Amino acid sequence: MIRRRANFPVFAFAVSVCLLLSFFVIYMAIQGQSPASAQQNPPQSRPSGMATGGAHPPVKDALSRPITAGGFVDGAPVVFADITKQAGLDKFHHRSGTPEKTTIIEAPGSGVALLDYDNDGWLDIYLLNGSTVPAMKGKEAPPRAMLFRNNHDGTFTDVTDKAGVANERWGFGLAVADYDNDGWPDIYVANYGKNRLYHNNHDGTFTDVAEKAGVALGGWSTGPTWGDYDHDGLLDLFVPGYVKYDLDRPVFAGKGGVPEGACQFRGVDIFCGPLGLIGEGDHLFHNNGGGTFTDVSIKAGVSDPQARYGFASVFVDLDDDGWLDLVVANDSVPNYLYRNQHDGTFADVSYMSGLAVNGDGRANPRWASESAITIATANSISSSPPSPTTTKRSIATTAMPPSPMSPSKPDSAIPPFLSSAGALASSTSTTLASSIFSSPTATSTQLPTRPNGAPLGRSVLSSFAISMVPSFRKFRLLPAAAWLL
Ligand SMILES: [Ca+2]
Ligand SMILES: [Ca+2]
Ligand SMILES: [Ca+2]
Ligand SMILES: [Ca+2]
Repeated sequence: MIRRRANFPVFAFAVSVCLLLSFFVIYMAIQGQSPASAQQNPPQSRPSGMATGGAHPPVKDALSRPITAGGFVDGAPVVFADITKQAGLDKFHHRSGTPEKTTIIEAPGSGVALLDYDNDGWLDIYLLNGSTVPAMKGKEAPPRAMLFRNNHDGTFTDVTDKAGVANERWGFGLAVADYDNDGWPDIYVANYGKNRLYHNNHDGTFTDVAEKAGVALGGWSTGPTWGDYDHDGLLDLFVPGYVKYDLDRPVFAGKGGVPEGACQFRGVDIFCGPLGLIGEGDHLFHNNGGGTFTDVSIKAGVSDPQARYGFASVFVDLDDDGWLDLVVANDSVPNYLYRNQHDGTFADVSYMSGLAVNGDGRANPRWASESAITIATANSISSSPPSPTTTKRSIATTAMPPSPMSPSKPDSAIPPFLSSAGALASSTSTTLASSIFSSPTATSTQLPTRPNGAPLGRSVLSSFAISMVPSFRKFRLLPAAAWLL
């Protein structure tokens, strides 16, 4: 007992010394590393307001200029030449509210389709337009969509008036398909307000049959998609809804009960929404044949009862079972992935698939929208000219890679979007035309060409997705997909 008591202080002292030494070594190590660490990873400001992503330091070029300012690459070769004016396309100017973008309706939009509307074998261009609040109230002439006919010599002619497709509503998305299997591509236009279904009359003109067909809706529609989800040989239509919005009652921070500073992005005041606004439901229209559709959204399980902010949609067979599944990219909130159950209904597999949110479990505004694009382009990577036996199958089954999430083609090093465009171009003589118009928010989608007069069958489907760039007041549109049967 005496010996143990005598040894205890010595033992405690030894332990204390060891601990102190350990702390000292760790402290010195931290001190030694901290200056370098501080240089490599400067403190980042925390996001505030509605931001869901972190702040990142600017990427700079060799002269310390931030490349996000538009890029500075002195002496670089010109890869793309702007031929908008020579082509006769500078007549189109996209408008969407005011440059200040004080309300959310002014921010996104609108879209473009490349389609051979006159079946002459040359792609024509249909550019959708936005609108303004005064135009919507009849106080000024509304901006017009424009259809440009391909003159086969690098130039285009505005044929909007003859074709009757000016829309003159606030356009937010479109999708082209031959929904009535008459061999001529038709155009569905998603608007704020009533939508359009422009039926191709085979003579260079279109007739809006949306009301008669039962697909006009109302409210605020966004990026639609066509696909034969039930294998009856008729293309069906899905139309996402964005938010319920009243032009006469715009929401502003500090007014109407909305707190001051309630609408910010990373501490900067911006327009209010979509978070905080009431979402619009989604709609699936079953093609009945005979020119009419039936809204089967609730029965099919894709009506969006949670009223998320639908932004873009794509029919795509993700599990390669031969039945089209459905992806809906929602803005700022989790996405939807619906799996086709082969009986006219879909199962919501959004979360278990990993598509609902990003790797951090967040619904990121940017990736939420672009996820639909990635899947759609992956779908077309291995596309090949359709065989007669496959033309009877659903759209996505003719153009599926082994796995859309992990394309195994040799060109996998190329970004999916570029791979997709190349594959489509080589397999369907399709060209991808982007940046051919003046609008900073415009986009392109592509459609396959075909010989003059050749029947389409139920051949052409295109769709595009709109994507919100995670910087305030900036939106852009990106192409999603096009398929050929
Ligand atoms: Ca043409
Ligand atoms: Ca048609
Ligand atoms: Ca169908
Ligand atoms: Ca499927």
